[in-house]
Amino acid sequence: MPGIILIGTQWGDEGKGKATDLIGGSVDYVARFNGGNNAGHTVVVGDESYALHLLPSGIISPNVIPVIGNGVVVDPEVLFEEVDGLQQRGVDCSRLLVSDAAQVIAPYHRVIDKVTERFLGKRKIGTTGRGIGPAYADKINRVGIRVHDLFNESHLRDKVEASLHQKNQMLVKLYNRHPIDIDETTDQLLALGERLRPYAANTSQILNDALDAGKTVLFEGGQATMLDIDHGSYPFVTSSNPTAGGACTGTGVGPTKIDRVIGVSKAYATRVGEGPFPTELFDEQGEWLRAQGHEFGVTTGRPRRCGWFDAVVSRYATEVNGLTDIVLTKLDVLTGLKEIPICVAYEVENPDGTRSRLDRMPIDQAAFAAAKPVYESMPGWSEDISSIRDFADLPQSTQAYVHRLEDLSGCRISAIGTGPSRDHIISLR
Ligand code: 2SA
Ligand code: GDP
Ligand code: MG
Repeated sequence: MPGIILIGTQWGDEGKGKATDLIGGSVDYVARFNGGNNAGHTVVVGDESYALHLLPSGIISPNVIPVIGNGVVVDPEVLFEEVDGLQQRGVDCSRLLVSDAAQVIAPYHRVIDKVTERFLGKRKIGTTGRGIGPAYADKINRVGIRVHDLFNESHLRDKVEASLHQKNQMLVKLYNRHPIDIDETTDQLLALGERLRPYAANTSQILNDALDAGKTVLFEGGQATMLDIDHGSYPFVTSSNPTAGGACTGTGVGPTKIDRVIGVSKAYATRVGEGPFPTELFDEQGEWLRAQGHEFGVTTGRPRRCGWFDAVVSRYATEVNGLTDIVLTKLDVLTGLKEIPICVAYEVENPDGTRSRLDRMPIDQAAFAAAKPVYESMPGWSEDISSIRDFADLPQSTQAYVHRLEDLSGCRISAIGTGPSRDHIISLR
């Protein structure tokens, strides 16, 4: 099973870090393909908990080669903070490979991210403020700086100048701020480049050679389907492609080399940042889910918005990612509920005032924002399920809930998370 993609099916924080770590023991490479240090992936090993942002979750497994692919935006300062932090805790990061072609997040991208959000006011996206959007904007505008540019001083100075030309005019004229100094920025990036150089590599070539030699590569997505720049709830999305297709463009590996696409789904739903969220709970039920599930951003600490499982989102994720399996996480969090609502469809108002039922995701974002969830309810359970390792030992109502999610999602559930640690898992089939 050489090429495996692992992505989030909802709005992120489904437990991709844990799922990657679980599979990581049996793979040779774990490659990030999108996003940057906006991601927050938690891996719990014994008593140790690791919060990873830019590094692939495979970094924790000693036999895995962690790869940062060309589709990632790399903030070198953050990369070294993360590497230093892990090395201090005894995690060897020397195997890390960073694509020569990955885009660099420069200090000015962070400034612009924050200034833009402030300027947008009530229309803000609720970004993580890590400079992700502005770095991808430069990539698309063809004024981005790639990792290999950091190794050539005159080249880099030209690139920084090109990148800052318009931004400085905007900062001064529109936002009434000081312009960013080109020489200072270039020197800063050159110093970071020196340290980055030993990790830089042609990762597309390395991954293709590895797959051709029968090695296994796990492609680890950051963020999730509903945050995808093309397929998510635009404009309340991140600026990359966290869906399965992004794994190919974001690493330079062709789709014919992919064998499995695993979607990670939480047994309920959360979202952090702004934007529509049809099943969001605004009452004590939502507070309860947040407290039970410890739903706070791993990168920013922001409280996550919580709601019930949305099967319209799940079916959509099965479709746009071509899922072969779902890993269902955080089922344990629902323990103690008498009834568990599942959103099976949306109700939308038509222009003539009539209402209709939608079983599939509307692309019109005004319709999505106004969609009302149609719920069906399943009986809950009160037994502690965290130590259960066999599906058959789960309470009947828990099994029925899982089967219903499987039917509604149109994809088999092949593993279930019953707690944060590596061993809190039930494997099926
Ligand atoms: P950005 O910073 O430009 O990518 O923000 C755009 C939107 O994408 C959302 N986003 C995320 N949503 C969930 N989890 C993410 N990672 C962190 C975590 C988030 C945190 O694991 O908890 O700590 O706040 C993540 N990264 C980006 C973001 O909220 C915007 O809606
Ligand atoms: P990611 O961004 O998808 O990697 O997810 P995060 O790490 O941001 O958030 C998932 C949180 O849920 C982390 O704190 C994990 O340790 C935790 N987690 C993962 N799987 C499970 C599970 O099955 N049960 C419980 N209770 N927690 C889990
Ligand atoms: Mg996360």
